[in-house]
Amino acid sequence: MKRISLTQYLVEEQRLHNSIPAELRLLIEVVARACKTISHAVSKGALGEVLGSAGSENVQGEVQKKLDVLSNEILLEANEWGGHLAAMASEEMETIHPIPNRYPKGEYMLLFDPLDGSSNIDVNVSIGTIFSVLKAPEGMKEPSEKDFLQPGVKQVAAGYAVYGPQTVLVLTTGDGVNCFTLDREMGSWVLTQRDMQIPAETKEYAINASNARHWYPPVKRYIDELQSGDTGPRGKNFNMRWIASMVADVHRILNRGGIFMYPADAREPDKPGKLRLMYEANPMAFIVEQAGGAATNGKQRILDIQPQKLHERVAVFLGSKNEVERVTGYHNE
Ligand code: P6P
Repeated sequence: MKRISLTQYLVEEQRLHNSIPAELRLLIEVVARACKTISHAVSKGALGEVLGSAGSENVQGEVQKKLDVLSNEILLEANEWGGHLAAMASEEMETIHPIPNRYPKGEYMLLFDPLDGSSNIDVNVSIGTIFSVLKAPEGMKEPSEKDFLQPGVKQVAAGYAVYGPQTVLVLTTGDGVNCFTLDREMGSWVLTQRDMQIPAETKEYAINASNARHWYPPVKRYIDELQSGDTGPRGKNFNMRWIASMVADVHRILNRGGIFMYPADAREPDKPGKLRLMYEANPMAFIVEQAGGAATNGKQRILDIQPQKLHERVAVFLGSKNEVERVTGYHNE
């Protein structure tokens, strides 16, 4: 494949599909640049005095790592001045972040999990950034939380970066999924995979199996069948992977198929799941569907869920279409 830069890709997409207006192109390029900066900070590890906890908690009550806070600041500063955004929202901030009055405002709203997989930061396992782009409601004056509460089908773009052996950026604007690899010598994002497709069939599943005793019957049934292998009802053996960084598990699935699950369970019956809808499940569901996969909360398509709160959680079953449809079918029996 001819190697082209992210900028050339975005310009050509606009020329071909008219799907990336200049302000959206600026947004994507600015977020991509911020991910380069985060990748640089993450790769320093202990040398950068950025490991360990920041001595604070986020809105989820989770201990914030220094890199969580730093990554959040990098994304805020990168996006404030461009005139492309009306507001931002982040896993690391309780309330939305309006664009300061000293800057012009735009028609887009950016949501992100600045550094996902925090439990892996200090032990050198792949982590990443997840982002989602919505349009501001028509006629919106002062942005408020309710302006963000749009179902995932309203996203105009979504992407993630994985800070791993390679630093990659995976992006969709609604015309398929493309992957860019960071060329560290040139400091540029280079298109390395076009139109990624998730195989409908798979032999690999991802779930935190330590929660097995808390799972509800549909999940128990589905996992038992996978673990029964070729002597069981599925008639084939399955493999398991769990990286505990959603971005890394999803990237594996985009490349070789699989199903990723974080179900609700009996530990907290009124908690619908661990992952957040607005800036984890929705962007990943958009990407997975654009790559020919499926994404549900066990009952319904994630992208159809009408959010009620900015930081609400949701159960997640996503990846190879046939597996997601099977386990969703068990929930709906
Ligand atoms: P557990 C990381 O904290 C995260 O939000 C996802 O990236 C990951 O898939 C999940 O939580 C891991 O959860 O309970 O296995 O630690």
